[in-house]
Amino acid sequence: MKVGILDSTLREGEQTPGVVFTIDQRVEIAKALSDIGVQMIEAGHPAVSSDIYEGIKRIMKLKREGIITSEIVGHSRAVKKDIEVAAELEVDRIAIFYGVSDIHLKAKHHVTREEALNIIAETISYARSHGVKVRFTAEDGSRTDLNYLIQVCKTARDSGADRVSIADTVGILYPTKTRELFSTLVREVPGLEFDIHAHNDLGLAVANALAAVEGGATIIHTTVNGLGERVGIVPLQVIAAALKYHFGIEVVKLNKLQQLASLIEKYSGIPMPPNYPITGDYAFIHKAGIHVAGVLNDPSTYEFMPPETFGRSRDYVIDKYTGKHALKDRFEKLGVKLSDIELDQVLAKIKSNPNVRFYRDVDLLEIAESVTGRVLKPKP
Ligand code: HCA
Ligand code: CU
Repeated sequence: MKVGILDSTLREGEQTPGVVFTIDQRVEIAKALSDIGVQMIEAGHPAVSSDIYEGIKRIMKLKREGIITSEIVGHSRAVKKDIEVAAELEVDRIAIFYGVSDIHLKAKHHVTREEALNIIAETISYARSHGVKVRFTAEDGSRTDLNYLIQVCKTARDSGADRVSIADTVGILYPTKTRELFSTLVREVPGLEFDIHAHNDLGLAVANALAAVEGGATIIHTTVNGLGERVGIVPLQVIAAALKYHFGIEVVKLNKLQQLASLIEKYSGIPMPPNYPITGDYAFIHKAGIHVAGVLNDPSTYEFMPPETFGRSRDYVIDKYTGKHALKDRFEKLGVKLSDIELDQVLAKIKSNPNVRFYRDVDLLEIAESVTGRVLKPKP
């Protein structure tokens, strides 16, 4: 199975409401994405604004110097002006997008299916005449009539595109459908490679990306922390972990995901929920007594993979759900020795205050002192 990542934090990610990256941040993000090992970076749509243009210019300079090694992709509408702007920057690849569902053809482009094929062919050939690789994006591809979608892909291929992105623009795909769609396209349109661009409107983006890979897609579009229009697309950290777990494929350096997620959290201003998979604060924190006892014995009882894989560590919280194993372990870590009976007494105190959300170490010491009548000194 062959699969790589195109990260679009700098393009799709900046389409999150309220998110703006400065030029310096764009360059730093591109470097971090290259360092972690993404195959392609969608660095922006340069015709949108001068800062995006300038960002890509600086990223291309680092590419030429060998500091950035990922393939750099510039987004473009299917209009010559946009293509010229991207070609001027000498990006490695131009990604031309065009809405191909009947809804988009009618309500947005006001063209017939036939006219759309001509526009697609013309603009791809125009980009190719600048000597640049081209990906075509079938925007709203998932809501496009299958026979017409096949025609679109053939037109793209015959005009010189070597890749087509099938965009689930409004996030309505379902994994079994997705797998079937991609295996049909791979079979019907030889000579092309396919990207999956999955939006997360129904929470299925990661599942659809995995299904697309099973169907034969070779590039998955991601953003760090799942940023993007509305509720975003496939989060890099989650798909990277899923590909490792299910297929044994390490698409990026997993132990650097946390750092990257924090960088994007800072620059985007969009906080990561604590219960976010892989990089959220609680991703490897356990709570119920049964869970903590299990994990203290053998972490794999309640962890799908060790947190160290992702550069993280495990922990547990103490509250009314806590059991004796956890409590004993916590006091041992604090360097405080309590008898069995004393531990039971501390636990009884904790359970008699069911509304306390978290017991900090100082709170636990205070309870233990009141139970034992001794002055307890924790390890420094
Ligand atoms: C957009 C459309 C797009 C394109 C995806 C792609 C989509 O916001 O401009 O180029 O693969 O979701 O259809 O993001
Ligand atoms: Cu999108």
